[in-house]
Amino acid sequence: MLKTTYSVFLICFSLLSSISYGQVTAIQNIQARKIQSLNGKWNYIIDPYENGYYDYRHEPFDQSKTGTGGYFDDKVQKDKSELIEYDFDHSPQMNVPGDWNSQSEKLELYEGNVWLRKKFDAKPEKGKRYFVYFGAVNYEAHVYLNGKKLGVHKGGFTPFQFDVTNNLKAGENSIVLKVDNIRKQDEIPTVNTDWWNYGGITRDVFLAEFPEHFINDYKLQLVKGNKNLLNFSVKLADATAGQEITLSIPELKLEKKYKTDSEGKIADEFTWNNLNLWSPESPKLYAVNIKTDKENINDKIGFRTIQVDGDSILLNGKSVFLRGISLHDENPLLAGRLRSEGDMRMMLQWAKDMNCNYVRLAHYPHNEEMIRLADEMGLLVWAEVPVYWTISWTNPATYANAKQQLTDLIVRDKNRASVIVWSIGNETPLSDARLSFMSNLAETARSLDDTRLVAAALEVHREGNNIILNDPLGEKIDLVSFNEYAGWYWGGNPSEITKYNFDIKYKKPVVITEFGGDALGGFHADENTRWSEEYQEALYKNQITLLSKIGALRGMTPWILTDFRSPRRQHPIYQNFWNRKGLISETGKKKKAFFVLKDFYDQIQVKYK
Ligand code: GCB
Repeated sequence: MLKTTYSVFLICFSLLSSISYGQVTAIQNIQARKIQSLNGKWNYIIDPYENGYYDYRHEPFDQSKTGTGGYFDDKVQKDKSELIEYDFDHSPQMNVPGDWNSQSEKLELYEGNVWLRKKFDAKPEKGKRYFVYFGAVNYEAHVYLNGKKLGVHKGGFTPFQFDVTNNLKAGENSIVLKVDNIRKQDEIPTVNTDWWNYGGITRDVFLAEFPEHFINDYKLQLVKGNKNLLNFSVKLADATAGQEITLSIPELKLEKKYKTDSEGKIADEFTWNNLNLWSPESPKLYAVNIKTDKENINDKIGFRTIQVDGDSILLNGKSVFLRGISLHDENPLLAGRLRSEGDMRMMLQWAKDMNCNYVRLAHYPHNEEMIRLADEMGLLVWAEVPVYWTISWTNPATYANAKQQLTDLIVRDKNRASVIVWSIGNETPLSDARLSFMSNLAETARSLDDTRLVAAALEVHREGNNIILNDPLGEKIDLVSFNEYAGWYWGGNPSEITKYNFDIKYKKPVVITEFGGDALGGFHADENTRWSEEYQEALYKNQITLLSKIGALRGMTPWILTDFRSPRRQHPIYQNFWNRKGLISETGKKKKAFFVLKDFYDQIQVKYK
């Protein structure tokens, strides 16, 4: 039985990957490749009935041929009698990257299908390979180039690409996407979440040119628990043997030459003694160069170790306390997904203003640029996949999708020193099916990367004044991490929070993933008045007292850095579609609780010096 389920998983998994991934796996470090940006203005057509995809009998237009009626043909009227019921050229435009909800009032609450089209010029050269690369499209993208379908990708937060070597034309090209952000039970995430379902092409789009036998992926990191043993591997896009590859780190005067094996790969471990290790206090990154006779890839990579030892988390062998905060990929000031490096810097700088050394990038993979900024600014990162709440635990295709998203996240960010935790999900309700789904994800994370911690944000339950954590998934992961909402969803007023005690089954470092409460910025009252800054302030003070009872407490990421938009939050005075648990309001103003947390972190920093 187990075997059959597993092979169904495997079949679905390989089907999914072949739909989404053409011949290569996710391309490492796209920014360092020869790229042409396809960002900018794209024309769009809102298509709630999928009129551009199905005919009037609801049969899909023939995707393999052009000229059959689908909007992917991007037709223009040739003579005055010709009937064409769409026209990209005269349709409105939106910015890409950019979610559609924040770009048109009509689309603010829209969940459905939108067609997007961009025309661009190309000069393809013989002997080169070309890919279109998307940083992220939420949620399901059907991609067409010059009328020909390239494929489908599902998952709103991870990158994907299609090989267009045979479809790219010299001169003008038309790329068309049908993007569908309808929430569905069997998807990842599922129908119910507490964030805005921003649709569209939300991250960069590139046309990338590669030589033959190009470097598809590489990894350079310290071996687990070892401060001077480096692991270096490279995978070409095809199985070319004998390709010479040079790794160099000029600052270390390190240069090594390799030849690929018959699978087009190299793998090596070697000792290097004078490494200056990366840490939040000293976020040292080395300029790294990986090249072949035809390619030259530059990266910036930091080296550090992360381990758990009993109750402690060891960063470069030294016990650390994770002074963190959770955040969404959303700009509160100009609601919408983070649009630029400036937006991302603003968010991470706010975390630093609070004296954080750690951020939880909830609840899905954030932009690759965000992780690179965390590397540069010295912030440790908890990275997560949107396995959130009530997933379809028994559906093999749902599992395959979750596994693919986790894989793509790990493949993308495995060279970033800042990332110390892969989180496989948030607040997933206990059941046997869920336990096996989540345990398999934990194994996947470990098999792809044994150098980082694997965790999940778990739930607790209460008996009297005891807060109990005994989720069996706790056995399989490295941290005890849970969300608890004493003083907000349960447990009375802020002053009552401290009556609780914890009963935690596992002897592992405890890193609280969430606590918090809503406050409308600028609303002042006494500390028992809901929605006031004083209530939130008292809640934080008492939560800190409560959590300090946990001897193994090694970190926390309260919920959350800034107010964020959520369709679930409907109180007309205090919420108005905003979750107000931010420590910074939607106008960028720091609420009183911000300073409570900062004070606590200042003290903790001294303790862990
Ligand atoms: C949670 C969820 C988070 C919500 C938060 C809340 O437990 O993990 O996504 O936004 O609670 O505000 O209720």
